[in-house]
Amino acid sequence: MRFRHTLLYHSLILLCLSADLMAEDGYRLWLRYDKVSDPVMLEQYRSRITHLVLEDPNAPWPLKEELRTGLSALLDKPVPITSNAAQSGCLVVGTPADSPLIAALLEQQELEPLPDEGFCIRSMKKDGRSLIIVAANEPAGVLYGAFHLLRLMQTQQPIENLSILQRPRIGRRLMDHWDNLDGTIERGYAGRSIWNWPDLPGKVNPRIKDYARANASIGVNGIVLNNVNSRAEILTQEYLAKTAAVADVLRPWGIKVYLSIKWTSPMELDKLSTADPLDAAVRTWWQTKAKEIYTLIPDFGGFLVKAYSEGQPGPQQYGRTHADGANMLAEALKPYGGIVMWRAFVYDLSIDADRAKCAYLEFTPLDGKFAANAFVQVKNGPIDFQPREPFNPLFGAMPQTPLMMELQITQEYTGQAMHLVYLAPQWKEVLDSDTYAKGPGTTVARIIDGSAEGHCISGIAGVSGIGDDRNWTGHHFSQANWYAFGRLAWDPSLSSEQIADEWIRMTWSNDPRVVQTIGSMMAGSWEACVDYMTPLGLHHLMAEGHHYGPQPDYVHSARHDWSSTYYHKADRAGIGFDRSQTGSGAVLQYKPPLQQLWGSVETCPPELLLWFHHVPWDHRLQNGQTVWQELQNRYSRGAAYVDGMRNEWLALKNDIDAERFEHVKNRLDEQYNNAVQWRNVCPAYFGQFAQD
Ligand code: BDP
Repeated sequence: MRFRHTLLYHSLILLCLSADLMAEDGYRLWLRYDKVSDPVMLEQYRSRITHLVLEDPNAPWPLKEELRTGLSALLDKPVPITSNAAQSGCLVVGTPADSPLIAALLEQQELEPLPDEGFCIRSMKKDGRSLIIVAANEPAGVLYGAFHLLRLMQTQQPIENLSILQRPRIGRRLMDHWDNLDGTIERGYAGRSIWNWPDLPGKVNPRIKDYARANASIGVNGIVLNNVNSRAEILTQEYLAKTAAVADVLRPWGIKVYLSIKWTSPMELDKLSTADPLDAAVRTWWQTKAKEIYTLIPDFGGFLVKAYSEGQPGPQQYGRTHADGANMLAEALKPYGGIVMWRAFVYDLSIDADRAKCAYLEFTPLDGKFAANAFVQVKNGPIDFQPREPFNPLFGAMPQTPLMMELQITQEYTGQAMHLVYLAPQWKEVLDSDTYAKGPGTTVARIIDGSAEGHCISGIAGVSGIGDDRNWTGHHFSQANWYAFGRLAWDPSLSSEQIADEWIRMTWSNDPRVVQTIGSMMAGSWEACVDYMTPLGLHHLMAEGHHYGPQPDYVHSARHDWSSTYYHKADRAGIGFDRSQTGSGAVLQYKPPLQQLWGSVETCPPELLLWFHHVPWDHRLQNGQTVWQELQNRYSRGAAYVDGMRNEWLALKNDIDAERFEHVKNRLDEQYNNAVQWRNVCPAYFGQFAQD
């Protein structure tokens, strides 16, 4: 009897456990590895991959684990690991250093030379055996190759004649966490920080491993652990030990840790009388700190710095420049191969009354003055992660400085974790924008990948917003933005449609109807958000502080550049911020022909019209509508799109698991209510000035 009870108890526990593991709560992200549903493809995969060959018995465990579990689950049969490719159907994985077969193939030129980063995947016949080879020079490259192969199978692509050679176009691909040491996350909408600082270093949250894995699967190779609005404590011995414990978990997945530092750390932690970057004691303090960090974390990535911005201290307080500050830190990190990412998110209105102009004015005179291991980190647009902005004019304006681009994955200004907004089209618009800096074709992507200006370091960062919600991002569809960030950081030339297609197949289903429906919902979702929030180039109309919902009449008593009215400037005469040559002149920060194109009301595209111009309400657009009519049309169009998404989603009820279906359905309802609010509030507000 007792035995039966125990048995029952254990079966119950097992049941609960497996229910939890298989719960459709989004935890598994795009790494679901469900059995391949198409029988023809399943057969192909099963015949092509019968064994996994790792010649090195000490092959890195993430690689082993990922391939073993991934392949066995996708193929729904165990795929044994062997140490030699004796038969057909072997998948051989490794580097020339740990695989004699790969080394020999390279020597015999049967494999093309491997890229420094990245990987090659090749199907080949060798002595009558058909093999698939995944090779790279470094363990991280092998891991990327393995994830690529798994992705091909997850998305049900043929693997019969593989000939793939890939290298990342951008060197540093970072997730920036704005996590505070108390566990809260600035602009995070998916719960609390996954680092669990109080438990570290003794107890490491097991989620961190899953987080690393997901990042490695999309090529992310660095994580900044803490908020740019940093606290000095992060550099104490106590927190460095915690950081080292996280670094140990991330390292096997090819990911380095970085930290945001506070400029006045030497004063706060060790009572130095100054934080002047040219002061000898300050320099020594940072050098000693760097040594301490690298003793604990030999592959530490470097520092991210928000200085003299939004109340943060900086070298300017001591009469020094951004370059003086960055170079002092760069000098301390240089012996260990670390880098500095110095943010250009500054808007001191004493420099110019137009916030959009400030960073350019402060930073361009410093071009050529930064140390070789210092990046200037530039947000995609000149204001602040608005639904739509023109690209930041700093791109192309600092040819001697490697610029790292900062995007926002967390949806601070785009509906947070409530709205389905697929941001890849926004990022593509920026990456594909032509700066004309070195003649036509000098796209922003070519500036940040270093190719246009010949830099040997390059980087891109996404503000993550990842939290401890089961689905990581709050909204299941926000996972797509994380996924897209990694894929674009790897290859900015991928299309947003292709990335969405991959993500949908891996996250939801390979059923063509589901892929098509979700793909079409996602495709227009960003443009719809622009329409129902800030159409025609409007910006920063969000409610004060939390940035969710409309507040076009908001006036900040102390800082007019934090007021909505500062940005839209609606009055009886018209609407929009005049940044033309005769206005603030911000358009002149762009190269010709953009100056002319965007500088004239006649040729400025409607998407940027009110960003660059103050136009009368009855100004006619090319489509024959007045600005006032078009504004109302676009607000309505945006809200209608969300209504359309609701219906499209409802039609998938039988194709999606109930848990995720309901979750998304409820959020779409909330998104629609919010879009309607925008559509009602903004036109009603502007209507008091507008003339029909
Ligand atoms: C803005 C956020 C603010 C950040 C700031 C930054 O509202 O919370 O601290 O950017 O990037 O978007 O430093």
